[in-house]
Amino acid sequence: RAGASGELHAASQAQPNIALIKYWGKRDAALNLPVVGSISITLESLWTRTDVRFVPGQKQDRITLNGRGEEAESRRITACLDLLRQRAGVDYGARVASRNNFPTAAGLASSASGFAALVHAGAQALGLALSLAEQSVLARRCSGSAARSIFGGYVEWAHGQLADGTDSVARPLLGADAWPLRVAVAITSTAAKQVGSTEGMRRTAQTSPYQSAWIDTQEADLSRAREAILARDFEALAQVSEYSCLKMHALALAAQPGLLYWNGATVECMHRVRALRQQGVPVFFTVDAGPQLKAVCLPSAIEQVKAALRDVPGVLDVLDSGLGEGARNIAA
Ligand code: 2P0
Repeated sequence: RAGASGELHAASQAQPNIALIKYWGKRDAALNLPVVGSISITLESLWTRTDVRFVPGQKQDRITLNGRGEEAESRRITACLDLLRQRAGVDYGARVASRNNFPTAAGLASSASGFAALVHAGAQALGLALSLAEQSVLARRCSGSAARSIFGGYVEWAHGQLADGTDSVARPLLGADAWPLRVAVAITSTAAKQVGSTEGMRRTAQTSPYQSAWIDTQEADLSRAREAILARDFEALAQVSEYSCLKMHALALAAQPGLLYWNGATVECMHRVRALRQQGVPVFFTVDAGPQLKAVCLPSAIEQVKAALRDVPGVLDVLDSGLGEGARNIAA
């Protein structure tokens, strides 16, 4: 939308997604093409809200995150804005103000929601009539997992076959309301992680002896998860999701130097979740490239799961979310 001074402005919200069948590894680092497909759930109550304003005559991008000048991610954000500017034939800078209502860069998928919201708002501001699939492709180029946060509910990001990556795109498998699982997130540290995902994936591909086994076994996991989701088979989804999570960490642990994203509380939470499931509570865990544990459960179990995680020494806080929608406009 153009303002009086020719400024182009829009604002969007997107939520993090949690991979149940994990993405780890790139076959093309420039285009961010993955070595494996992945399946995720998009959360509801954790969000990124991003306001983008392209300002004629402004040379550089000006970026704030939670009200403070953003430096760590500024090059990636400018590279992402460049993709949008190229499409629109615009060459001036943007003011980007982004807020998260959850800890940034600690394995809570802030890059997924952040880049999905940035692409969605930026495309709208520039008047680009992009389909959600086209937005997913652009979001993927900014951060792989952001491709999935364009959509809500249960989402699959395809490996794709084309060299230009236009078919490595996310698509919805099932709506959030069709199977409303809940997610409890045990926060065990709010420190930024030491090795980011991009570097972690690069090191893994170069040094882990399990890389080829990881790639070879992914297709079977994707099929099992897809079938479990479409059949709303919680136990089947629990088994394949914990398997994919632990297999991804085994792969990364075997890199040199090994990537150890867990702390003691993360491991203790895994034991608690498994003990609950053995007692018949419908819950499973997953862990990403950071020390937080995500427990996914049926709605009836959420209070019991939260209480059990709060009880684990070293757990600082437990967040709670349902499944939510994809990226969308908000009042600018
Ligand atoms: C995932 N993770 O599927 C996996 C599981 C972390 C563990 O996607 O380099 O921030 O921007 O493509 O998407 C985190 O990696 O990495 C991630 P880039 P991204 O959710």
